Amino acid sequence: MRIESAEVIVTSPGRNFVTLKLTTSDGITGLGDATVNGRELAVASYLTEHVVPLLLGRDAANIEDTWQYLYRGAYWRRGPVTMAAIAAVDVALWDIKAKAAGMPLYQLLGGASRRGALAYGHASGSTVEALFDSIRNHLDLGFRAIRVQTGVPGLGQVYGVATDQRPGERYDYEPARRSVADGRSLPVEETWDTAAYLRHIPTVFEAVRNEFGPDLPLLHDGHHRMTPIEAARLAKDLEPYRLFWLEDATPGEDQTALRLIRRHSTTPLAIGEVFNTAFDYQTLITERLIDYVRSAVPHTGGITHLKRLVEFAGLYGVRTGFHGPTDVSPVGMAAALHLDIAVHNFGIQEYMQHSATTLEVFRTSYTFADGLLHPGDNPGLGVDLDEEAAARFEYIPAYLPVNRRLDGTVHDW
Ligand code: CS2
Ligand code: MG
Repeated sequence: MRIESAEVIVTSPGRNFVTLKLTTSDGITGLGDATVNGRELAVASYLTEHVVPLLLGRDAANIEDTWQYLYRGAYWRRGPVTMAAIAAVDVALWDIKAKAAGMPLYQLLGGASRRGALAYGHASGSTVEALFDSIRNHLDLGFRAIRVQTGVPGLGQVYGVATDQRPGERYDYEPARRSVADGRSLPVEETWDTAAYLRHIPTVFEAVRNEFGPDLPLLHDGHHRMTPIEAARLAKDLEPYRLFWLEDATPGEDQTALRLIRRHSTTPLAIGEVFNTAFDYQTLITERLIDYVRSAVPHTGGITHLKRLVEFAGLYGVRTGFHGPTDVSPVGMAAALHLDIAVHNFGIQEYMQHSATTLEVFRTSYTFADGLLHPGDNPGLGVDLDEEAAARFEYIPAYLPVNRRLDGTVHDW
C-alpha cells in the first residue's frame, strides 16, 4: 500500500486550518491536522515543499519508520512548524492503517480503557455576572467540568473572554484576528496588568464556589502571563477553591521555574500546549512539577510521539489534559479522542466546540453526551473533509493578539 498522492488543503471555515490528505495506491485516504494558529502557511509550505515530495511512493503501513525518517532526516529537529508537519503525516497514516484494518483508530492503540473522555468547556464573562450565565449555559450544554476565565477590572479585552455568547450555544471566541493598516494584516494588541489580575481572580473563584458549590470541577488558564513568584502567589490564593488545574501558570520553557510554584501550593498544574516534543517536559515530569500534560496531537508530532510522551508521563503519575481549542481542527480533535479512550492515564479533554461553519467542511463522527466525548466506531479517525466546501473558504491572514503591559512593554498574551 504505497502513498500515491498528498494534498495540503488550506481552508478557512470560520478560522484558518491546514489539513494534509494522503491517498494510497489502494485508494484509502487519511487526514492529518497541520494547523498552527497564526503561522498556518509556514506549515503548509514545509509540507508542500519539503515533506510531500519525500512521501510519494513510501509504504503507508510504515508509520514509525516514516516518523523517524521525517524527524531525524530533517536534521533541524523540534519546533512547532516541523512537529506539526510530522504530526499531520503521522495521523494521516494512522487514519489509513485503521481504515485498512476496518476498525476505529483507538482499537489499534490498545482498545478502550473507558466508556468516554470527560470534557471541559470554556465559560467566560467580562463580568462575574456574565460569567455565571456562561457557566449555567455550559452546564445546560452538558459539560461536567468548566474552565473559568473573566475580564479584569480596568482592562479591555483580555485572553479567554468570549465577546458574545448566546444561551444554548457554544462558547464563541476566536482569538486569532487581525487589524489592517496600509493594507497589511497586523496582530491586534491587548493591554495587560498582572497585579490587577492577581487581585481579581481569587475573588472570581470565591464567587463561583459560593454560587455553584464545592464539587464542580473548575479549571483556569493563566496563559503564560505570570512570573514564577506571581504564579506561586495565585496558585496559593486559589488553594481554598480546589481547582481541577491551573494551566500555563508561568512560561513553561523554563521548566525549573515550576519548582517555586510547587513549594507554595498544592493547586494542580497543567502545562504544555505550546510544547512540541516530550523533551520539553523532561524535568516537569521526572520532578513531578506538573499534574497534566497539555499537548495537542497536531502540535506534538502526532499520535506516535504523543503516545510515547503520555506513557512516559504515566510512569510519574502525570495524566493527560489534551489541548482542544477551535484552532485544533476536528481532525486533530478526533485524533486526541482516540488517544483519550485508549491510554490508561487519561485526565480530561478540552472541548471548545467548533462552529457550524467549520463542521460544514469537517464531517465528524465523535459524540458528546453526559459530559463525555467519544471518537465513535467508524473505521479510522472518523472524520471526512468535504473538499468542495473547503474550497469555498479562502485563507484569511490572522494573528494571535500581542499583549502589552500598561507601560507598553510586550508581555505574554
Ligand atoms: C488556550 C488556547 O485553550 C486553551 O487552553 O490556551 O485557546 C490558545 O489560546 C489557543 O490555542 C492559541 O491559538
Ligand atoms: Mg491554554
